[in-house]
Amino acid sequence: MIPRSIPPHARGPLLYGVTHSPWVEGVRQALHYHRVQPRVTSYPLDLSWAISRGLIFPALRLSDGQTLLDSFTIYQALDDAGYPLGFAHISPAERDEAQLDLERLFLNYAPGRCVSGRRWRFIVAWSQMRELPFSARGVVSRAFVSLYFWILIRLGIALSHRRGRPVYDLDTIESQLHAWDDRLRTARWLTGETPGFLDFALLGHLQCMTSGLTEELLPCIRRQRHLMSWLEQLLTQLPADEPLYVHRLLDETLVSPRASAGEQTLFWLAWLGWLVVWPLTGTLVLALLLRRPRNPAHSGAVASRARRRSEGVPTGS
Ligand SMILES: N[C@@H](CCC(=O)N[C@@H](CS)C(=O)NCC(=O)O)C(=O)O
Repeated sequence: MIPRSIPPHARGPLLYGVTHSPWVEGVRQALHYHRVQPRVTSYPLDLSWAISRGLIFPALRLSDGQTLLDSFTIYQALDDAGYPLGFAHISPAERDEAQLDLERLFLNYAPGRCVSGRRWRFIVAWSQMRELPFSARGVVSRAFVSLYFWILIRLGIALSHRRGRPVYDLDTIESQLHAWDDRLRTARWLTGETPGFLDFALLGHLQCMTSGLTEELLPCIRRQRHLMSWLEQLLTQLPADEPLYVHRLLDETLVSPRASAGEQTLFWLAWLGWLVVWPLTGTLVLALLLRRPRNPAHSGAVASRARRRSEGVPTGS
């Protein structure tokens, strides 16, 4: 596991993912809370796993070489390893229900990142993400992953249109946020007496919503009074060395941290490179999309499992 003795800013565990991902950010901030500084990379931790199960993040590589998938599995492992995250205060059924609620929220707001009029801006946002610390291999991989996610989200949007479902409905998102606000009306933290995994999981989603592609969500969040004071409290518990996207909810003048000009240039060179070899890139993206259902942590997997459970079909988990 992660040794309890990892000091702040030591060469921390390796976290696969990007800082716009809510699930990655939740884990990253939970680690920060426990003064563990993970390295964040867009390069898959295990290429053969990625090829057989898709490009899904987060994944956390532990000091013993073991790789954990799915943010909630990672939180549980951290809690087991002596980094308390409130698992003693919540039943497995409540935990699953909370992850389902967060996934529903995610599936409602994530398409907003790449709706018509924002399709190009989506890739620009990926060019501005950062590897922490810088890694050329991570940037080249991120250029490819941006195409994978662009296609995944556009396919999701097309499917919603076909089924006559709203793609990005602010009222629905606000009512889901309001449900979280309601939970915080009487509780200081979502899981126990101190910030726990649900607090960090929710923080991760706020991070994604405020990362620059869905600015119209900022007023929806600001209207949630209890959620906003919870956020202010939570931020005081985290090391103050890095501005987070959510700080923009509290101070509109703040600018989000972005990759350096050099890192952005490398991204665009790699991105053009992936386009030049498009037959290869397209085939790879397609193959990875076809494999993602094999990964128990893919987007929408929690809802699929809940649906199968309610229909009495074995889920294998
Ligand atoms: N249940 C997972 C959800 C992870 C998730 O949805 N990750 C997104 C990135 S934000 C992903 O990799 N999606 C790619 C896919 O589903 O193919 C968790 O809690 O970690």
